[in-house]
Amino acid sequence: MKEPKYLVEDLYTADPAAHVFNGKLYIYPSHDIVTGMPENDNGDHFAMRDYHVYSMEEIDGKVTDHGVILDVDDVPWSGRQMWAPAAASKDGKYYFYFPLKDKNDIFRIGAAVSDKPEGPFIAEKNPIMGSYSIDPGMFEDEDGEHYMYFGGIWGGQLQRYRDNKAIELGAEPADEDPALCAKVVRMSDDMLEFAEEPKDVVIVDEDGNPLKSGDHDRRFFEAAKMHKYKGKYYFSYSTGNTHLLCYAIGDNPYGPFKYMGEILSPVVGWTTHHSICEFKGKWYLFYHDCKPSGGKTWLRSVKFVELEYNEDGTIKPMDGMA
Ligand code: FUB
Repeated sequence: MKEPKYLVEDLYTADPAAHVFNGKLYIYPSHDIVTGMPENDNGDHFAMRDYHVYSMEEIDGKVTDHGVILDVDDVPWSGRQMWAPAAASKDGKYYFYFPLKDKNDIFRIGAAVSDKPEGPFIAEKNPIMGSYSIDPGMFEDEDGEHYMYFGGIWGGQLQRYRDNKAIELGAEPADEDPALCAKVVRMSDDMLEFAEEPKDVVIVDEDGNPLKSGDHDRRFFEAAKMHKYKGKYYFSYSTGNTHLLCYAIGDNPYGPFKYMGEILSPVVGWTTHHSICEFKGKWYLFYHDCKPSGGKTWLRSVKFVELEYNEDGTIKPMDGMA
């Protein structure tokens, strides 16, 4: 599968979280819709209200749409805007994680539970305690521990926090200061809470120094994801306003991670968001662009393509316009 392929044509989908459960590939995307909300740096135009899940038995096979798995009206604490989700499985149960603004317009991360990967999922009464910002990305390590990576700046509100606490002046640090970091946290045994205080995902440059806030081509913006390849931990993410998907490699789930390079050049549309998943012995990049909607940045379409590594474990960069 060397050429990218769109997942579906009948709905706009974005932010794909790809997971393999019971030998099948499941894709949990955002569901983009037309709302007429103004386009701004706050992301008000991403006013999504529900989620679908898709599955495939083979990478090139039939795509099954399992329908709506969670609706904003089914979340007791909901305000507005269901953004990029993630999923996990433990002990025969399935967990769906989603960022959503609460009734005070503050992003929190919610958890919902099902007996099946295709849902429907029942949302917990409250958001995960201590959660904030957006874009949960779930990773299960080989020892069975589950980690959530999260965060996103600008509309994703990460700049409003320091040391996991809300601050009054919520701005990005000055250009010469260390960049804001994504967060990583180990999940509790029941997968519904954080087992510890979230920690910074520090990305360092070739000299071992944390990337700077002004380094917009390399610093973290949103879409925090983790995968493991040949014993190394690959943290991948979007640089947001420079529209790149990049990655950094570390020796454990917490990092630090050394910046390695770009995975994908800019796509059609403002946002770029992905996940990386191994399925039946091959690796795939799931991402989105706005080509099918003629470039409308709030109407995106999920696509996927095989991802290749070099012998030294680096990822072969790809063309987002392909
Ligand atoms: O889909 C809404 C937001 O756009 C996501 O949460 C971000 O990662 C960006 O893709």
